[in-house]
Amino acid sequence: MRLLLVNPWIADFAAFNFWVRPLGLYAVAEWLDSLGEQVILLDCLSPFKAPGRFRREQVSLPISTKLPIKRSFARYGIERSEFRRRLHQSGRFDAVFITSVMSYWYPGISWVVKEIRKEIGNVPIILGGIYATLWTEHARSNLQVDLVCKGSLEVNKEKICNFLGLSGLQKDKRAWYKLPIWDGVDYCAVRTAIGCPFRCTYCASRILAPRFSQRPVDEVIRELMHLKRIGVRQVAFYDDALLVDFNQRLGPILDELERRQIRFSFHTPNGLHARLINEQVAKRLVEAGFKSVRLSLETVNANRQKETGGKVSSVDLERAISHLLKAGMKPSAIGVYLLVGLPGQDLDEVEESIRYVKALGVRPYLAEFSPIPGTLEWDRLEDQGVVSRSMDPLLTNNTIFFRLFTNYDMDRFRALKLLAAS
Ligand code: B12
Ligand code: SF4
Repeated sequence: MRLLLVNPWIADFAAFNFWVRPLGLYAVAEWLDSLGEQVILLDCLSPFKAPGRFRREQVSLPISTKLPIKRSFARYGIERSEFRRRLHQSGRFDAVFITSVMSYWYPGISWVVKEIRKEIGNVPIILGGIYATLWTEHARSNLQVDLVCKGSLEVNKEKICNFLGLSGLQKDKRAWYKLPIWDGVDYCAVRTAIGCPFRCTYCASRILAPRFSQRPVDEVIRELMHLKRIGVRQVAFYDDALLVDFNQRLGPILDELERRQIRFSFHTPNGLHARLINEQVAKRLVEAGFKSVRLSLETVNANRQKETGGKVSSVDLERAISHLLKAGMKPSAIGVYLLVGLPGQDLDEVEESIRYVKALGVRPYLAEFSPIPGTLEWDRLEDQGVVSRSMDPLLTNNTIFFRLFTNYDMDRFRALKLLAAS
């Protein structure tokens, strides 16, 4: 079979290319190739420079809200005409596989499905990924797709084979980067493990990957070596828990790269666990070429730190920053994530958190809270009647949820954003 794999457009108020790569589709491509099928990739988010901006096309917000949202909504990625051109250039294909990331980006999938139905007609469409896992019923009822896969690829293989009439017998296994789906950009995202051993009350990690499983170190090294050979210079780690078991995983990977004199600029756009950055880890990160790191603090409020999962304390953060600076990392390379709009959190707490992080000499980055079904925070909000499974996932978009469901003074919030960025 010839199978088309699509990474859809992003539908949001803001989106940046923080080394975005369709890792879910790479896994799907690797499996389908091992079955002897031919894969073609259509990536709506490629090629764009990273770090950088995607092409932005303003579109109207697909739902009406009780409060006017002043910010404009957009489709991010390639032009529609370019999508059609690539679709037709792909030739004949027997089925389409679409991935999904943020659940509230589902309009991006809807646009892709509409284009395919209009241009190609009745081809089988299979959807998987994060939105498909977190909002399975919504996807089944609202998108014109034929099969919605909840959970990892592994648990869906049999269902997909039955649906498409594939034997499921694996032949030779080639890594995704050996398939003709690479687009020649100079960056990539890599994961060394899937899942996270922690359990924070606002996070979907456990739902997406119930077990924390580490990739074999050799496999990650081979991937990085190949990426180097094809011109990749910047690597972003997309792990949820990159520093967990440092001496068994990331440490040996960095050692081997050093031994082979292979260098990258590394980035961690997803926050690191500050508690795990000791003097030795900080030194290794700086020596290995980590050019930008984000640390997750979320709040300076000690009670809330404990109540939401206890992954970090302010003392952990202070130590981590001090080790990184001592190891030679520039203060401008370190950013600290702070959550805004957590249930029960007021703007005084946010301001205190911003001032605290700034006093440590690094920049705070505000992330507006977005509730995720299946998490403890979701259950609490559901009990209060704030969210429900029947609501439109678009309302959980961080920009919308925050404006509709907190009673924050928006002028003060804007002032705090400026304070964080100053
Ligand atoms: C990297 C990352 C980021 C990066 C880049 C995001 C991007 N633009 O792509 C950064 C740091 C910028 C980021 C930001 C945010 N993020 Co983020 N991020 C992630 C992270 C760590 C990885 C996402 C990823 O690319 N995964 C690869 C996915 C697509 O593949 P996969 O799931 O492993 O694929 C497997 C299966 O899903 C399946 N599969 C996948 N596709 C397909 C397709 C088919 C057909 C089939 C059959 C199977 C299949 O097979 C694969 C192998 O088993 C996830 C956490 C996580 N554990 O995934 C959070 C996550 C996606 N982020 C999340 C959130 C909330 C955010 C923020 C809103 C935080 C904030 N409040 O600011 C912002 C949003 C900003 C924005 N507008 O982009 C939530 C999303 C929740 C939701 N409602 O959907 C997650 C899940 C975090 C969490 N643990 O709760 N994020
Ligand atoms: S430590 Fe991070 S990835 Fe792990 S459960 Fe908490 S928020 Fe999620």
